[in-house]
Amino acid sequence: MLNVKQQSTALADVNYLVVGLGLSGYSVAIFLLEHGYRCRVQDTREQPPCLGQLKARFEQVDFHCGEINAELTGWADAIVVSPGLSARQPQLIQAAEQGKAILGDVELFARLADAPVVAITGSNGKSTVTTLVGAMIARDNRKVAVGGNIGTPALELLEQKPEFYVLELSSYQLETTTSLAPRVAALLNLCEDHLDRYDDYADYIDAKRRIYRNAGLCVSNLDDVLTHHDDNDLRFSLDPSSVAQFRLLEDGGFALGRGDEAWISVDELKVSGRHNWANCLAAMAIADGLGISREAIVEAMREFGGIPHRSQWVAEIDGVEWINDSKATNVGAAKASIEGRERPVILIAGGQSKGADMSVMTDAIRARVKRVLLLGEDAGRLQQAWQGACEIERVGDMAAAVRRAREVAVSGDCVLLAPACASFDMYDKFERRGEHFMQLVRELADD
Ligand code: UMA
Ligand code: ADP
Repeated sequence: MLNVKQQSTALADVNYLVVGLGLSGYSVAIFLLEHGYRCRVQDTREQPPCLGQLKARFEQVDFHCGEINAELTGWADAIVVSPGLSARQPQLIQAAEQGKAILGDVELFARLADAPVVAITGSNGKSTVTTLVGAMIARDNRKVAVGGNIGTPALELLEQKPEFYVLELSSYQLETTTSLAPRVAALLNLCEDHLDRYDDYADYIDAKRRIYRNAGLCVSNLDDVLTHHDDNDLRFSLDPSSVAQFRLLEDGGFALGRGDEAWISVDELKVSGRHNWANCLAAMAIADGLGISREAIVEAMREFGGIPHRSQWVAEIDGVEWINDSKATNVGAAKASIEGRERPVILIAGGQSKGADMSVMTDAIRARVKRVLLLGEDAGRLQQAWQGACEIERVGDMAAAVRRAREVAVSGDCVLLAPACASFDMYDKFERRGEHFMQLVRELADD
């Protein structure tokens, strides 16, 4: 096997402009500089998150603060754009027209990866399925590296030299990736999201469907026609009467299985909600498609306790259950989150709605939610969409939401933070929002 240094010859020896210095830009800059490529770095922010780290490693790094300009794009042959920035900015469109290569960090990874790649996307459930597939592979005693949108930039995985890479990929990352040829590619589900960045829903779907390009095996969701690739797909479904290879089975209770063969009862899972059954079925299909043993697949599902900020149990106070689903950042996730609860719900929601049609959630709110407490930038939009479905109140911030939820919830209820929105109007990331909520709830418990 080639080492990373040798592999880097797979990259052209040209001038690289790294656009954006967050986690991805940092991983790209470090990779290029360590391997001796010419590289300049640009970010609109004076103090981008990774500048200190980069300067500590490469004191002389050529960093430009400010907008992308003609001098920088003129110098560059290849422009590596961070996922948080649109490659459709006028300066980048112009650079592409001048023949410059526009690519992302995952494209560089794809050119260098020397082991099979599993690529997972979808509007929701990506991190859960990615983590679970990683656990299944590890349970089979195979070395696996897990990263991408879930947190560790893809390029940083190369040095682990695994037998398999498992990558969570966002639509943003897929937009700037052309060379990836995944051994298995999965598109889990689709709902409106990120419409502040795409022309329309169809444009977002197109970006997501790029995951299937050059894939050895496509895993799709039989229950979501927009995810289908072709008749050769390996499919999963929550419909027991469906023809999907991996599906929910009903025989008194529910089980997850292949064909008519039950592999695991849902009662044995630590994660809850039908959406998590779908996530398990997707992971089963992906891991089976890779050749992972059934024993390892089942054992990993038995052990999997979920990941923080996804339907995370926080406390039970005076008979009221408090759940943190801060990662429910779009309508599909928040809807699944509400439907996954067994108790009547007091819902805390709001933030940045990213242009999505919030009325998709109205029926679920009418059926399961007693009261909505709304906060954040788009509270008015949400209130308008859900008017009449249940009691709706506006609150000033998270502390006020938690206080008010405490007042109105009665024993047997569940207070659920499932915002259906991004957090960036109030927090720097969804984790911070979830941590703040949990801290406020724990303070209640200590009172
Ligand atoms: N930014 C500027 N000016 C710049 C460059 C960036 O203002 O010059 C802003 C962007 O607009 C964005 C923020 O900085 O708001 C971060 O952008 P980035 O591209 O630098 O982000 P990274 O730190 O590289 O993190 C990215 C993913 N972030 C995004 O796609 C926004 C991370 O996913 C991912 O974990 C990481 O790469 C490693 O692969 C986060 C995310 O929110 C979790 N993803 C979106 C989602 O899941 O909905 C797609
Ligand atoms: P992603 O990485 O795609 O954001 P996560 O696995 O982190 O997905 O889950 C985020 C949230 O999405 C969860 O907290 C839950 O509210 C919701 N969710 C998870 N899986 C599904 C699914 N299969 N369908 C719909 N919503 C889901």
